[in-house]
Amino acid sequence: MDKKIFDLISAEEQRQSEGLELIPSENCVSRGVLDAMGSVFTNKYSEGYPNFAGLDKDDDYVVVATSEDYRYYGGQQNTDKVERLAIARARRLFHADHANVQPHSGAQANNAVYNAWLEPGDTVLGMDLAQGGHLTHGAKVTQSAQIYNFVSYGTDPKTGDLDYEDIEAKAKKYRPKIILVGYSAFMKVPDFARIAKIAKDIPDCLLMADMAHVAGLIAGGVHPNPLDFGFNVMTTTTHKTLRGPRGGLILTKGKVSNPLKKPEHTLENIPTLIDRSVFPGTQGGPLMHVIAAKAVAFYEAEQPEFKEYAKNIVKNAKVLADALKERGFKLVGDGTDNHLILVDMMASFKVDGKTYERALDKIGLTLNANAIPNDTMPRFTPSGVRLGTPAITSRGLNEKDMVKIADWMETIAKICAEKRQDGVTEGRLREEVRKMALAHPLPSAR
Ligand code: DSN
Repeated sequence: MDKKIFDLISAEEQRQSEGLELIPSENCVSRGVLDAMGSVFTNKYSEGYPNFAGLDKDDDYVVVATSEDYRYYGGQQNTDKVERLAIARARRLFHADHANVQPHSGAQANNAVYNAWLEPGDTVLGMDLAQGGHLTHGAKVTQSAQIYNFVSYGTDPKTGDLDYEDIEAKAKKYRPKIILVGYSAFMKVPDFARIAKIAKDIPDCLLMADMAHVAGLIAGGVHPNPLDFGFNVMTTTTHKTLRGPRGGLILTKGKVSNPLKKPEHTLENIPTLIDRSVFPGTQGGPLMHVIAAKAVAFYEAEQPEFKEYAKNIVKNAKVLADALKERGFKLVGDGTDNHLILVDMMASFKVDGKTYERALDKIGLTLNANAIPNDTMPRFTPSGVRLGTPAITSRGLNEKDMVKIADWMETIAKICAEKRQDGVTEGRLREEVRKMALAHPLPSAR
């Protein structure tokens, strides 16, 4: 009926099929996830929550009738089961006592945690956006930064790793109500045990991990899980390495109780404080079609193939990082321990990240310009680019393909450095990228 949008969807499908997605926060989902998102659950309002009884066992409990639910509308026979399934699967995947599957996004998830635990003016210790943190971790332009007092830590410029001494010193000085770990442009593995130790001496300090980038690696068993190290809360998006629909998720440790009754403000009660903060605190009706798609993604992440997938993401990232280094690219942190690579393009080829991002776009390789720690370049034309392997690994690319991608990236970097774009080499590379991409269809098209 709407030809314009239909044509744009077709064009986007073609763009994705014929190109290679290197943005580390993107992925390509299965047909099952897409179908659930496009289902009639989009028609349903389900404000409130299902009953949580029985969720500590297994999926079979979703068919058990419960004596009460916490919904504000009728007709929840199927939505309750969908949400209970999603919660049960998320809990198992991430070793959590409870899961809230309703946040519409990662930003909503983070804001709901702040709102659950903090009073206006309370202090949060998190990583600076300019060092690789996230907007919602206290960037001045955000609403939460106007409500709460964010204090930032950074990375050690020599190693690219977290500056743990800085974290410890600031935790002692500011006695934050939340210590927040989790990043958007970080290629090391945080030492969760060390940070949990730092928080131990601070009364009522909530340990929060925003694992949006690495949730799929955690689910696949190739990255430590902060909830195994004494963290109280883990937030994540569901669409990055976890390969689900766009959306948010909050996993908690503690006691689960009736969300209609306000519990005491204790760390133990954080699951229910957060449920109440998501709805009605910061959101209205949940997106049940998206929750159904989250449940499908969690099911997929529980399968043995997902462990293999997570392993291959990291393996491909290491091979790509090494191949780039051999070709003169200077990497922040000198490599990667996860799915993500941050390249200092100015130090490597005297080319800014935006120029390089646009040049690669023309040959069908998509990544994003990104600031490097302590960047002196303007925000929109930063020194670096950020790339990663979750999406290309979903399409089945292997180590040999990573070396080929590094070759293409080197050729384009040199063309940019010498300012000699004439379109001829680019045209040839565009065809080579297209050929590799079409040989590895999107999972939803298989
Ligand atoms: N926008 C996401 C990313 O690209 O890392 C973070 O939310």
